[in-house]
Amino acid sequence: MSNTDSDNSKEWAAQAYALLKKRQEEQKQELQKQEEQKQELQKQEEQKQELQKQEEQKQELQKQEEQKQALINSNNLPEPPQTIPETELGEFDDNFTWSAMVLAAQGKNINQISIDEIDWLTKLRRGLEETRKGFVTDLLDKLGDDPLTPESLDDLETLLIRADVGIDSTDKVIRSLRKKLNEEVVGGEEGIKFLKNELKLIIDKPIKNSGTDLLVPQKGKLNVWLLVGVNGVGKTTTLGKLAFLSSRSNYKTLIAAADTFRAAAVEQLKVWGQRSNVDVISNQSKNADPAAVVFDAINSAKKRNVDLLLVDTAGRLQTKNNLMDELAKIKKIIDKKAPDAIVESLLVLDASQGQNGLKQAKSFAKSANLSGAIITKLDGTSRGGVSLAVSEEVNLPIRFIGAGEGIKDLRPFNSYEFVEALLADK
Ligand SMILES: Nc1nc2c(ncn2[C@@H]2O[C@H](COP(=O)(O)OP(=O)(O)OP(=O)(O)O)[C@@H](O)[C@H]2O)c(=O)[nH]1
Ligand SMILES: [Mg+2]
Repeated sequence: MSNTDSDNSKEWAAQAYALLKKRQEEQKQELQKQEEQKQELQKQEEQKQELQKQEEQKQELQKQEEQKQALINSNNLPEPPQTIPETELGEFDDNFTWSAMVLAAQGKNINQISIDEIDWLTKLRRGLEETRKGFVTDLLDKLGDDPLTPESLDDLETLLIRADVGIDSTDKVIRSLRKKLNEEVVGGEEGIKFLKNELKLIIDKPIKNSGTDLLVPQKGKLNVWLLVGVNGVGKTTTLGKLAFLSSRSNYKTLIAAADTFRAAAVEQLKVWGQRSNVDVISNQSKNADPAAVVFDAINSAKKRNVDLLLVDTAGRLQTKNNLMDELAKIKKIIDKKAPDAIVESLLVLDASQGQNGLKQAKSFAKSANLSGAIITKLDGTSRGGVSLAVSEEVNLPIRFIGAGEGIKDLRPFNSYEFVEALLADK
């Protein structure tokens, strides 16, 4: 975004805010109306029950028996799904304005934007604050309003490396900037704009090469998404968030608990499943074969006409070859049982692990046939720049990013939004 656009965009943001506020008010009124209707129905129901009670006194004994039976059975019933509260519209503040401006700059229609989108962009910008602190603030100081100099490029090089952007990506960006600088005078603001574009090009390259800008399940087919990655990077949490996104977008979704190493893994998944009302296929027995769980899950998915089967796998270390073999076995089962399925192997990477995470990514990419990456924990790390290194050095399209532990803290990756948040000037 340039400053020249910003007045229009601010106006746009104010309009968007008013619209969302109105929409939220209407939703609240609607909810209140529904609540009143519910209460009225409840009252009628209570009166009906009172009458029934009198009539049913004769059958009291039998009824008690039935109730007892129901109570016993209810122990085996799953918990009712938890409803996730709608996101509240926050203040009309700098966060809102920035988020709305980022949406406006992408040509979004004012009627199409949602509170969730604004909320996410706010989270993303806030999440990348630590990365910016050690990078952008210095960068803006150094570039300032003055034209770029060869010295400021040296500083920029150091800053990019420090933000874990990686040597290859940094080289690429600095080379382009140097070339531009040789040809013309580049002002500070123009320099930032050029830098943003260069970073975006790096991130977009593997996405463009994949032929798929936005990863969504294909309707009418079984889509199987495997989540792989080392211990604790956020596979299970990410899967829970994906299940929510998917079921909320009306894809019939199912979860396969193929992490059979960790005893608590299935329970953890069931909690996520309940939150978004998605079933979990598991095998509770000790040392169950993960491939067998996937086998059962595919059967179930076919029977239920599932659109998206999400497979949670164990945290595996690249040094333990048997774990890699297991992943291969899971893939073989999928190929055999569901040859028409569209399979995505998504590597989950913890941004806070910086270059270390990148090493893992490289070794995973070698042994597992990966098709994309999901970057997690972008909130509160100073190493958000590693996303660029993933794109440049591992050549994987980033499909989703996570910035928080909540169910809504994951969104499809959007390079424009990411770069704007990474280089936001406040
Ligand atoms: N702050 C933050 N924490 C996250 C995010 N994603 C996951 N976590 C946390 O990271 C921790 C590990 O997450 P899990 O989802 O259990 O990781 P995992 O890869 O499944 O771990 P294993 O199954 O043990 O290999 C949990 O405490 C999560 O809440 C994120 O985007 N932001
Ligand atoms: Mg897990």
